[in-house]
Amino acid sequence: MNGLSIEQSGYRLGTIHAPTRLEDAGELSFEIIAPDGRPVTEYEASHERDLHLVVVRADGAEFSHVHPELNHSTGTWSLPWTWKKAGTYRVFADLLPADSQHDHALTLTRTVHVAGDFAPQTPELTTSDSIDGFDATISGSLVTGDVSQLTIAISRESQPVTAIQPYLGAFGHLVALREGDLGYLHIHPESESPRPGETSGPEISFMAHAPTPGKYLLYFDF
Ligand SMILES: [Cu+2]
Repeated sequence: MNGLSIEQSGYRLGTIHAPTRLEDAGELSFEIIAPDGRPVTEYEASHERDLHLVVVRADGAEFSHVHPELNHSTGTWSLPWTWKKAGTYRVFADLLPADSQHDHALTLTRTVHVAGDFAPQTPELTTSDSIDGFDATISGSLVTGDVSQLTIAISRESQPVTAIQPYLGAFGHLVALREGDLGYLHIHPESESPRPGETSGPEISFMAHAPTPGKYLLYFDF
C-alpha cells in the first residue's frame, strides 16, 4: 500500500510549513529530499504535472488536490494556503524524481495538525454526490485483493454530460484512500489518454485495486 510513509525508496517528504492558525492566509511549502540529503529539483511529469499534492483531513471530510510551484534553484514547492477547518490532516505528495530508477510515482505523506474546534465526521456510505450543479454517480464494486472497475457517470439537470474535457491529461482523476489509515490506492483510467480536442462522457471508468476489506474514501476531479 502506498502513501503510508514519509519515505519511499530513499526519497523523503520534508517538513510541511503552513499557517498555524485557522483562516490565516499564508503559504504551504515543503521540499522532497533525495537520498543524498539534497532537495530534489528535477522531476518527471505525470498527468502533466511534476508533483500532485493531495491534502485530506483524517476523517475524510476535507479534500483538496492542488499543484504547488517549484522553485527550481532551491527545490522548494509552495502555494498560497489557508486552513478552513481544524483537525488532523494528511498531506500526500505524488511525484517521480527525474534521476530515480523508478518507473512509477512515489507517494510520500506527512501529518499536519490544525488547532481549533474539531468535530470528526463519519462520511456516509453513498454512491452519488453533487457539486456546482453536476451530479456524479458511481457504479461497480471494489473487490478485496483484486482489480475492480469503477464507473462514474456525470449528469446535469438529469441530462447526461457528454462533453467532459480532458483535465491534466485524462478525463478525470480519482483518488481513493483506505479509511482507517488513509492508505493511497493506485487507480488507473480505463480509457486511453485523450487526443487533442477529444471530449468524453457521461461515463468515466477506472481500474482500482483494494488490498483489504473495509471502507474507502473516493474523490473525483473532473
Ligand atoms: Cu494533480
